[in-house]
Amino acid sequence: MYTQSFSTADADNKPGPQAVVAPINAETAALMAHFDAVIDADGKIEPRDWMPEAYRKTLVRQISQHAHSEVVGMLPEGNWISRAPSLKRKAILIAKVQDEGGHGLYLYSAAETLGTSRDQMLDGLHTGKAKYSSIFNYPTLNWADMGVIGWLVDGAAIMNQIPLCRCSYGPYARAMIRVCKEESFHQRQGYEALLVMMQGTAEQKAMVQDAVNRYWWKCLAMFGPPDSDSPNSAQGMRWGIKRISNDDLRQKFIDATVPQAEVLGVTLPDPDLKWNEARGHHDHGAIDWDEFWATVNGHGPCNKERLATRVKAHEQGQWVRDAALAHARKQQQRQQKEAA
Ligand code: BYC
Repeated sequence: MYTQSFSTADADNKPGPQAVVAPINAETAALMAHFDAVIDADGKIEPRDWMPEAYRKTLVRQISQHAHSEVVGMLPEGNWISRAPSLKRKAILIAKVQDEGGHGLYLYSAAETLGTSRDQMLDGLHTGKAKYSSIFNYPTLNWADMGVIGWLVDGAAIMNQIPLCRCSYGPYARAMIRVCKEESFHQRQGYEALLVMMQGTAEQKAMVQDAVNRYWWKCLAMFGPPDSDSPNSAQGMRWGIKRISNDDLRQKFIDATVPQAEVLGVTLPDPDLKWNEARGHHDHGAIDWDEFWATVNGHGPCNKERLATRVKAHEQGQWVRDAALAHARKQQQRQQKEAA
């Protein structure tokens, strides 16, 4: 059993330790080759499969950021539940916010399969170390913001998330299938709410236009920095985590949204937005990336408020977690007693 590790230099003058290291390297190389073959064949990597540490780390980063975005995303909309203009709109908004909480739960569970605990992830969020989508650091100032979040924010999210249903990591891809179905309802309810407002008074129409003006550029930034400034893209694409680049998704979103804005009767606040026949796409104006990075790095208009609200909700929910654990312990004791 220990012969290899005790081996000494052989007749070929190879030093002893190589005999120990070589089989390990060969084993790792074989595992790596198998992993690469699965990725190249567009297969799925599952939690118990071997994977390079960097792949694991990248997934934990992206999935936990995604989960944090879902739960922080509940806050700007949650602010409007008590002020919804009708019982119907209130019921829809409550259901939507609840869905976002559910998405956070599927995603935290998917990330946990990679060996990082939920407590570790939440600690990263609550101490301000972890990122979440920049879009939720802007205020929701009027009721039309609820419609615009559904139409544009969920619309951008779906554009980004449909390709994630084909992500190489099985649990993430499967979670995304359900998330996308629900997001698609969210997008349509937002658009429908805006269509109704656009048939209303001049004041209601102005509210919709104002919300579009404030959210349009922030939604374009949701897709992440330009491909030339995206440090994680090349490796993410190689591993089949990302399927379409940040800039290509942004372009797809713009091309899909322009005709929707026309039907709605709103103007998108970009004088440079126009169809380019030669490219077969819309050209658009410059995105303010300095503002984006300032927001991502904690200096947006609502970063402090969002984090403080999230931490407070977590602390005030401690008794619920304690009660659930106590209940689970009691059930386990009862089962053990019955089995004895
Ligand atoms: N905001 O190299 P890059 C929703 C960071 S929630 C903040 O391109 P990557 C909803 C990025 O993390 C939708 N940070 O990175 C919920 C990276 O930083 P680190 C949330 C951003 O990962 C409630 C750095 O910039 N969706 O739908 O290749 C109500 C460089 O970027 C952002 C997801 O999370 C941003 N917008 O690509 C309504 C989707 N963009 O980690 C709706 C899953 C970039 O190196 N995530 N950064 O320090 C992804 O698809 C990718 O992670 C991204 C970025 C496209 C976002």
